[in-house]
Amino acid sequence: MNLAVVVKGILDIGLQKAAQIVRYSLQRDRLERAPRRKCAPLAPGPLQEANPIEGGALLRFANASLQVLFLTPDLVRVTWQPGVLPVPYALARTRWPPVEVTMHREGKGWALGGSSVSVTIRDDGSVRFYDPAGRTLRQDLPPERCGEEWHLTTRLQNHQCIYGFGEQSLGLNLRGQTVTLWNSDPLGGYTPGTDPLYLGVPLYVSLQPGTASLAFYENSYRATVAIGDTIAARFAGGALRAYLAFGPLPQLMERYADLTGRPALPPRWALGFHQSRWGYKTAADVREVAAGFQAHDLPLSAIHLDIDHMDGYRVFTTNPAAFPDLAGLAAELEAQGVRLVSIVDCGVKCDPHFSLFQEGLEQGAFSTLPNGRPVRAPVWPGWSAFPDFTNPQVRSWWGKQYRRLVASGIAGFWHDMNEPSAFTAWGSRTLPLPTRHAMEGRGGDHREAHNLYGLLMARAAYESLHEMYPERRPWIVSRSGWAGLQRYAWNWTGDVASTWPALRTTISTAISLGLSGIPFTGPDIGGFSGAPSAELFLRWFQLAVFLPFFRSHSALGTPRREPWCWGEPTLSILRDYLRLRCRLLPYLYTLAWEASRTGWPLVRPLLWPDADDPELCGVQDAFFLGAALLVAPVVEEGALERLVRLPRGRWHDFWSDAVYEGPASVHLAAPLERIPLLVRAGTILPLEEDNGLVLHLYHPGDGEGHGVLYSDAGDGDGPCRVDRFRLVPVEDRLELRWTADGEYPFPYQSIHVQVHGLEVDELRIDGRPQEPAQRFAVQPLAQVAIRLSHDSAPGRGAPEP
Ligand code: MIG
Repeated sequence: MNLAVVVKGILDIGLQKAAQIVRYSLQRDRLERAPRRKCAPLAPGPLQEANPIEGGALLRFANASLQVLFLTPDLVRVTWQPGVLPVPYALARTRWPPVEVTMHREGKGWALGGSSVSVTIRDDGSVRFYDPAGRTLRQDLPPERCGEEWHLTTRLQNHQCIYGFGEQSLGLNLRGQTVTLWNSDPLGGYTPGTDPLYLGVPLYVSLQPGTASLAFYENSYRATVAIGDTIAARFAGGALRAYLAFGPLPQLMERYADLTGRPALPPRWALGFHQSRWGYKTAADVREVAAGFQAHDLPLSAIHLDIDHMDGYRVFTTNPAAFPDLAGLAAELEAQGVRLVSIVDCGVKCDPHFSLFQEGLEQGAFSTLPNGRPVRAPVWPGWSAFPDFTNPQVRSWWGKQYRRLVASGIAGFWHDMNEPSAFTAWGSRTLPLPTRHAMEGRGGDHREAHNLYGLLMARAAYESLHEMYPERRPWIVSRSGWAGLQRYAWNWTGDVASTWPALRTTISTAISLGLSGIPFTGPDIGGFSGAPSAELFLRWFQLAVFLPFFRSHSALGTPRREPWCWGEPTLSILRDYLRLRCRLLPYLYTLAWEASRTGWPLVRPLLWPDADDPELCGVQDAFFLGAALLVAPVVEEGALERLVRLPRGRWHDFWSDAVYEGPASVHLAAPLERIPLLVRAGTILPLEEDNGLVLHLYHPGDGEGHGVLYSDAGDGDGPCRVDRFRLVPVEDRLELRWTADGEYPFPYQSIHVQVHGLEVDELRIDGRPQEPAQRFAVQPLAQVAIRLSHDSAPGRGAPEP
């Protein structure tokens, strides 16, 4: 027991709640008390029978059964039983057209042949995957059953790089780490190495030159995964079911999105800046913040209302004294382009006068103890009951509660404490493990439902909001979740410490989440719990400009950190970065759309396009934002420059237009007002500038250049439009070819092209010669031809005679 945490908790919470916390902790211990039996690991035992089934095979061993099923030629599902099969909450798709698979006896086992992957199952239960050239893709030892547990060990090769497992702070490449999958509130400001965090996903990608694979374990029980010379995964219960995909990393992410769903396209405003703070207590506080942004000429998209705004922490209520006219406030802010986002905690105050609690009791909406009584645990409101989101009726009941907030002008929802978290004096900080859950009617306990809780709360909100307001895209940001959360919600990375190491960790946490299918995430800028220096806040802010969720948030009682609190020069630099975010919106929105179609994360590891450079495996202080931008944030106190490891190819400095050739390591200047930022050669980067669109063309060298721009009304599912740009070298010219699809009219009146990396010698627009210029105006769908001056192409060697 951590005494400091308990004492701080008592001070924060008051004596009455402290007594509840102690009582609950004792009760939980009583409920969880069970004789600890030592289990003896049991191998599958000898193979007794093997039969083909459509798309795979069913094998019976003495102590276990194994089903191998090809869902596509490059996606294979493996299921070991005994153990209860998962309710497919993670999955967006459960039906797959049959895949042709051959089966024959081979040596001491069976071989299943598909067109791009084949599988052999040995008589001892070991399983191997091969590519068509016969190279091993994956090698599983015979799994072991130990009581209710399943243990599975997979061999790794030396150069294999392992990323994933959802939200974690153990670093990007997880070799040498042990990950716990049990969604938990780590309390206080967490620091790198804290495990587990709020949102685990039992998934990893494995990368090495030549091959890449993805493994998703569809098992929601508590698990530990030790990643050393092998990956040793231990699940506390359930059947052992894994989905294994093989192919290049972008294809793996598409396959995983086929399986668990693509991220919902967010409303465009959600990509703007969000200002939050635990401690905006009244409408006047909120007005003052909005006015501050206006007065200092700072663009703002949303303000978040934390638990302070509720009536005694009763979920879905508003303190009437502090917010006498929430709808009026929301309308006033909306006129300034600012939305209100409201926190929603899952615990419902056990208060006989609280209608939601009464209703929940009457409908049997709360998770129960084995004796049938609703489980209660202390959270912010004191004793609280916990909706059982594994029950579809409860999801729809809960989902309807958002209506009142939407009617009051709330535009988005912030799900907190949904691991679910309970306040405890010691031991586990969640519901007792024997707590009962409906699991869609088949029944189950908290061991199985725990990790699903945040996912299903998000599903409840998303599905109801979508049904009640079909003309709007639901926007939810959730602290907890599981595989598939991307279909319903964004994430933020919780109560991270206000330290430099925590800033550094933000990068690998965001990459890991993205590779786990959850692309929309971001940290509390400056860290949640403490008092960042101006420098730390600024560097964190500069990083967050390039992350999907761009929000400043901080704990109750921390020093204020709205942009103007810092004085100059910080305020001016923050303003420039807020504006840079606005400039980037067309690019970010296009990436969000791309993610909603492909499942590709916006934030990508440097290995994303090219897993063949082993040096990039461990790079966790830089990332790609989409295909075009390489972001290298400053993560060291006092640093005014940094070393950047460039992948293969040519890179243009965003700020200076200097050109670098990779692979290489280069020192880039990083004075306080600058975050090192590189643009891939051949990029056509759409930026919103001067109330119009500017297409920034970066010389493609000898290859082709590309760009895409997605546009729509910013919300709803009305018409959209996709503009595609190609930059094609033709003889001594570069031609910009612009095509478009879709019904939505082109949204910009003013359009300019800005050329980087080459001198424009001659210029033709739609066939007509123009005065050559580096920046020039065009009309939609313009076809532009630029003649290169001979010495303008960087790195092309000597000018031709
Ligand atoms: O027990 O609502 O992570 O963002 O400000 C703390 C108060 C509860 C935790 C969230 C944080 C939020 C805070 N919440």
